[in-house]
Amino acid sequence: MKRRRFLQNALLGLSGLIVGCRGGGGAGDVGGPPVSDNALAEGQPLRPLAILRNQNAAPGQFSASLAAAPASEMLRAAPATPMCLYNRSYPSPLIELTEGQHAAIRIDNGLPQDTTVHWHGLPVPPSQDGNPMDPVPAGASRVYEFDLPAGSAGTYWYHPHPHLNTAEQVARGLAGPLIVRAGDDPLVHIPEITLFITGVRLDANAEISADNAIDWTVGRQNELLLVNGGHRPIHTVRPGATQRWRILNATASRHFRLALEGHELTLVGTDGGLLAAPIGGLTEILVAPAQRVEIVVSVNPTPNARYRLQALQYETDYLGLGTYADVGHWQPTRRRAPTRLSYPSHCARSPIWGWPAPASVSSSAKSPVSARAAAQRSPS
Ligand SMILES: [Cu+2]
Repeated sequence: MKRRRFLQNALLGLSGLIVGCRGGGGAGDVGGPPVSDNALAEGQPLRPLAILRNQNAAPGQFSASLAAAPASEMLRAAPATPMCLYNRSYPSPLIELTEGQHAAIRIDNGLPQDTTVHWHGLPVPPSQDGNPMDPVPAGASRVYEFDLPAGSAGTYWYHPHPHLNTAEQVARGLAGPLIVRAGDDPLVHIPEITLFITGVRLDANAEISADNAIDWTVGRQNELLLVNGGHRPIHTVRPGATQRWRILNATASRHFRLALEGHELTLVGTDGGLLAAPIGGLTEILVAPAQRVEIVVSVNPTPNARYRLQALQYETDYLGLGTYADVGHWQPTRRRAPTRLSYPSHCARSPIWGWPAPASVSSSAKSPVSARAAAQRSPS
């Protein structure tokens, strides 16, 4: 399908397919309306993420390969959904790096179109950041190389950034989390999980739907949300346990006001790594598209309880698009200033949360979080 045809279909309100990334033609141009939120099986255990293993045994070196290629995934019981994946993994594998390491990551482009790998937020040289003017053609390979400087610890993600086809390739599954760890992480003693939130919109054929007119205006909104590739998964935790959650919003355009039923949250990190001091007592945290947060959750000690991690309604009427009230869960209510990335004011001056001091961290430290994090840069 030519791009112009694709756009025409979208403007007509049809659910045309996104083609190109899957390597096929335009079969099944119109798949009907998107399937509802109930079409996916839910309640499976939270999946552990695949790990991109380091193939280099030399100290301070990380070497690995990503193969981008068409693949399919059973998002519904049947049929399979044509996607594009790195190493046939959905979500894409978790890359774990360490400050001071030199990374060399090869991309083999098995897609029928250009791609790149963009290291979202990482302080890498422009020549290594997968920008659209530096494509890896179909069938070609290249190696991205960069150093992880001191102070770069944090939660990032990676995804293609080719000219014209970025949205399509990401929508089809090419996106994964990337963590840079610090040698002196003050929270290393807290068990952690990574929650990689993606969105897919499927048509009646279980194919990923193309953008429609609303998407072209405000970005894709009515997607089915997946956490680590599962729909409304269940994460089982020992009552009273404390965990660190790295949460990545890898949806195209959804804002999440995340709240955990019956719990207050403690924000310890954002796109730039750990905060200078944790911010406790939060009832919700706004996570914008592409943004990352790290929170610490102390689970209520009540046994056999169940709590939902919810995305509360997000005000979008600042866009002036009140006619779009039929889009998914997202419903303008009243005119109001846009929600900004901020925390409830009553929490802004919360006293610093006192972590149980681990044996490896000096108890004389004034803040449990390294001052190093305070000076970290904003991501690009
Ligand atoms: Cu990005």
